Amino acid sequence: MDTLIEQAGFGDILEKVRAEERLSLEDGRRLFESNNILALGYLANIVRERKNGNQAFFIYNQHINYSNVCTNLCKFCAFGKEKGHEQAYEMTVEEVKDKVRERLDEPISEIHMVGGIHPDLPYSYYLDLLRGIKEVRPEVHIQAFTCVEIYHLAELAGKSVGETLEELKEAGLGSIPGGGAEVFSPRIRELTCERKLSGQGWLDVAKTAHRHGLNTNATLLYGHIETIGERLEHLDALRKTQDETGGFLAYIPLAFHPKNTEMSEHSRTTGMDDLKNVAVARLMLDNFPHIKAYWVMIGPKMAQVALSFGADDMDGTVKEEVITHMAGAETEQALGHKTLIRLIKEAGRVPVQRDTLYNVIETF
Ligand code: V47
Repeated sequence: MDTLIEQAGFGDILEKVRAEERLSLEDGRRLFESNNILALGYLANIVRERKNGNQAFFIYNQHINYSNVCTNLCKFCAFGKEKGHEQAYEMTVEEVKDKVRERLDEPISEIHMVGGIHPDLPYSYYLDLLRGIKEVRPEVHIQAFTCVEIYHLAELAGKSVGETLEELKEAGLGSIPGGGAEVFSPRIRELTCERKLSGQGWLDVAKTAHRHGLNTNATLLYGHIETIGERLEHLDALRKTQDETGGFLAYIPLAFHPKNTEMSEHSRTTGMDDLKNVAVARLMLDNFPHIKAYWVMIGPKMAQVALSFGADDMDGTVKEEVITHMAGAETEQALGHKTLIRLIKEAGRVPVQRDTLYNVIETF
């Protein structure tokens, strides 16, 4: 196997990986620029198996998008709509509770709930959403509101982010998903999402959440106009934040889907780039416990292969994915847990159903 690494010119990186030494941004650049995908996979798999052995995690979860009304209207997003748009919607608290009720017969352990930055829903609505879900399904873990939404809620409440998080926790919030990070680079934000909370703002909310005992995830939206340097700066910012707080659970590279967006001139990401984003993340984010291959965005087949290229988690059953499907995703809107188990087993890994905080529910 070392011949493979020698051919790729990664002997020095292999030594660092074996010695658990941190990779530099220059190492990351060389990895992204290489097309020797087997060498990348070999290196990433060392870290993957050191951290997670042969386990591959999945969760029984349900996605709910309470509203697509959004004042940010990011160019890469097909989900957000201006208030008054014919496709704009907002659910009442009762409608969200109905969504939860519809699936009470399924062993769902997590509700993943995000929405747009709504111009006039009151702060009390968000607290009522959390309380309402807990009324219907008291034991469920609610992973809700991206750091961008949390910042907006704090502004609505007229309180600090820390105080707001305490109130959300009290109402039922369990952890925070990784969306809204996009690419932290101010250049990318100016060109694609100028109204959105800045990259630094996103990181500050994540840090505050960690200090208040809430775990969060992190994402990168790749495959549009970002450079390799910008991807690596993004990973570096996450790695530094994790050094400070240790509060991130998983990193999820999100493959850009261009359809129905203002950036529809771009092509979909390729298999090589999807695998590279998983592998390089696994190698650079040495302090992140988990890397997710999100099957909704890269497809179940690529997610399965990604389990040998650094990923240890396939996300979950999802149920009714909307954000990626509005942008042209051709994957299913849900996967049965039996399908997830089969995909994982055929990848030579041990399927482990987990809860949100990676406690084992069942090993198959
Ligand atoms: O915040 C928006 C991104 C995110 C597009 O934390 C797009 O475990 C691709 O964050 N093409 C929502 N991506 C999804 C998300 C997520 C999903 C699964 C698990 C977790 C987790 C987080 O999707 C948005 C935005 O960054 N997005 N538009 C698009 N056209």
